Amino acid sequence: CAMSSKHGSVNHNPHITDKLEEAAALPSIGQQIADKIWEIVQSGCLRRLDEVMSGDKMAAINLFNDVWGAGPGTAERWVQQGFRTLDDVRAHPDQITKQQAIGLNHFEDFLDRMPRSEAAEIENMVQTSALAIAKGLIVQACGSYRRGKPTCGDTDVLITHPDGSSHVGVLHQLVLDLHQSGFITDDLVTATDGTHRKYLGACKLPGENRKHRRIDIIVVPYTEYACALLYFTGSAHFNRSMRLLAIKKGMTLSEHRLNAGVIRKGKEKLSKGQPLSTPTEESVFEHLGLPYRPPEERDH
Ligand code: DCP
Ligand code: MG
Ligand code: MN
Repeated sequence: CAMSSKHGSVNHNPHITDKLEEAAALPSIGQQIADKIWEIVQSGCLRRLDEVMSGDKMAAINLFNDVWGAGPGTAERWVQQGFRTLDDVRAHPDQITKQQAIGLNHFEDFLDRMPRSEAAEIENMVQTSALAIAKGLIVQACGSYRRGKPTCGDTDVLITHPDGSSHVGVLHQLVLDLHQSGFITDDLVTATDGTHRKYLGACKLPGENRKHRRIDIIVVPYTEYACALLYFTGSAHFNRSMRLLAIKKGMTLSEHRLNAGVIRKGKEKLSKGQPLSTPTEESVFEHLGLPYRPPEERDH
């Protein structure tokens, strides 16, 4: 490490103390990060991962991390088992979850970002199918598509119904119908979070030379429409900033609602407050005392 020396005067930053416990006690700092802070304070630098691990292992970890459904833990385990290529992994079905098998199957397709015109086609496909189930459903692509990006990693479709009840049961029927028509090819996750239903899967538009694309669908009650729309439009970084700002103002913002009058004692919530009326995205910005930002300006 170039900066480290026995008498190295590396601890210039008055905010970094030389006590490991203090690092660990910083909010949101876990043991692993605390150890790294300690290493920086001690040596003046952090050993890069590539100095403690060989190049081919690093390359394999990076490759495996790109398999849908495989996190850093899985990637490391596969490397420890001696796997270096996707075919090495594919040859060991007992080491692969159902999701990872789909990720391996569509590895190149899933890494490829689609042009936004294709996200619009996927939105249309889902919209047509959904409207055949219940008239009046709102079906709209959010995520990077709604932020106006030229390419999209997946298509994030939000569904709700202005009558407040006709959204119920739609997701189950929609996924059945889209399987039937051959549009949905693989199911990754079907889950419920409170009143939100979510589906993650893979789809393929009809016609020649089409790739498998990732699709995320959420179905939400109309009362939660604006907060869900704001959340699902992102970006993830923008959402974190908004949530942090809400906390500073004694509120909590989630994909479900904006609550005011939240009372915190440290990390603990003494009162979860009361939900504010949020009929539109604009109303959420207003409650937070922020000027409105259109989706195109929500990348940071
Ligand atoms: N989201 C979030 N926090 C996360 C993941 C997602 O708040 N950790 C929200 C914001 C994202 C939205 O969900 O914009 C959709 O998630 P995606 O992963 O599909 O991200 P994007 O659509 O923004 O980008 P991409 O084009 O890569 O899909
Ligand atoms: Mg997306
Ligand atoms: Mn998504």
